[in-house]
Amino acid sequence: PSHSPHRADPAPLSSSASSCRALSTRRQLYEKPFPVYKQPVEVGSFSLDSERRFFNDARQIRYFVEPPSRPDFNLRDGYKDRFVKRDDSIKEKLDHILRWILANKSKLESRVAAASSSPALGVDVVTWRGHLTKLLTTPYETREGWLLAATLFRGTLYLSEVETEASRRDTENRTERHQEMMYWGYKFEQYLCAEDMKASPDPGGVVNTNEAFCTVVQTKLADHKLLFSGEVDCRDRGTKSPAAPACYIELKTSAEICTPKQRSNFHRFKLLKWWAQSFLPGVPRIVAGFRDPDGLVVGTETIHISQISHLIKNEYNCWKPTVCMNFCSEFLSFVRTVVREDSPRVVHLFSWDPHQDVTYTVHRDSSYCFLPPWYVEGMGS
Ligand code: 0WD
Ligand code: CA
Repeated sequence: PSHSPHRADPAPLSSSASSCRALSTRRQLYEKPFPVYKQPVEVGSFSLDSERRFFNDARQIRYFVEPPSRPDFNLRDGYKDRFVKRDDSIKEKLDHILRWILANKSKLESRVAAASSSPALGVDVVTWRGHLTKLLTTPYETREGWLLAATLFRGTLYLSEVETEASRRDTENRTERHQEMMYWGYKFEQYLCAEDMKASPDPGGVVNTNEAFCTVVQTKLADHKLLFSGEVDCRDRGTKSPAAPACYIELKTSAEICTPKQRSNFHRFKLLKWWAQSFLPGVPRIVAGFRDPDGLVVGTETIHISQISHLIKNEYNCWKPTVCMNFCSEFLSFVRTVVREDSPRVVHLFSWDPHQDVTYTVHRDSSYCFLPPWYVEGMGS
């Protein structure tokens, strides 16, 4: 690209050591008391239809249907002939969330206390849940780095992921087997989800990954007010089911566990990602489908997010929720000290690779800019 990154000036030095050009990801630094994390509150939701069109409503929500104790689910079924795959070469960045914010601007602004000055939206950070999941797991990640673009606009920090060179290569070099296995998770959803309260799942239908139902939640991590959105698989359809997000259920598939070593790896690596993703929006449970190498589901299990820390306690050298949350909080503080200029034309690109510190570069009027004109103008009025 023509915009060559140049090193940023150090953030203006305040009184403390918090002004620096790099942030360590060493686990030991974050073994501190669990930070404040307020119960996430759903402030809205939106839907993306089969053609990826945005709707400011819950039309795409699906209802969880309890699987039989001996399920007969073949996750390979329909891959060749009943699968419409989203075009992931289209980079949507934060666009859907921004659309939701504009559509709900007055509702959001009315939540801001009359006395408070900035930020205009009443939140410090706007991002996807998936980006926060990556931050939470960073102190334990040894394989994949990340790039996060940050822009301060009207006192709110917007964080949007940028694809890394390595991730682009991995996507390009996916094997046919790997591509098929990515379908298995969506097929599992189809076996367990019904379109409305009284219907049954339709395993004969088409799997279309353009369709999505996303919750928008507000919460607070330490002193950061967060607004983020995450895709939700389905909700409990019981008459006494709690209000969102407590009624939501995350669906997952994983390889069948046959040995103690496999169980240990499941606890140490997979449960970290599953915990981080669902803990953030306050989704209380996961229904996991365990499948054999041929894509046949051999059993399902409900995992309560609140029980995960107990499940992993006996693992040697295991991950700790407090390290994840403290790292995320301190990363957001770091970004705050670095990003001072309030402008949609400025992007600070935060970059991290395993075994390295988080560093950043500054880019003005570059192709990294991600707040679209329609949003900047829409927020102006
Ligand atoms: O960089 C990203 N991850 C972006 C995601 C950039 C811009 C948009 N999105 C969209 C996704 O397409 C999706 O609609 O955001 C939505 C999901 O956001 P999220 O909830 O913050 O993402 P995450 O927690 O990583 O994923 C949740 C689910 C996944 O479920 P599993 O059980 O596999 O974790 O969203 C789906 C997937 O079902 N999902 C995607 N679907 C299609 N294409 C993608 C993707 N790239 N990423 C996640
Ligand atoms: Ca899922």
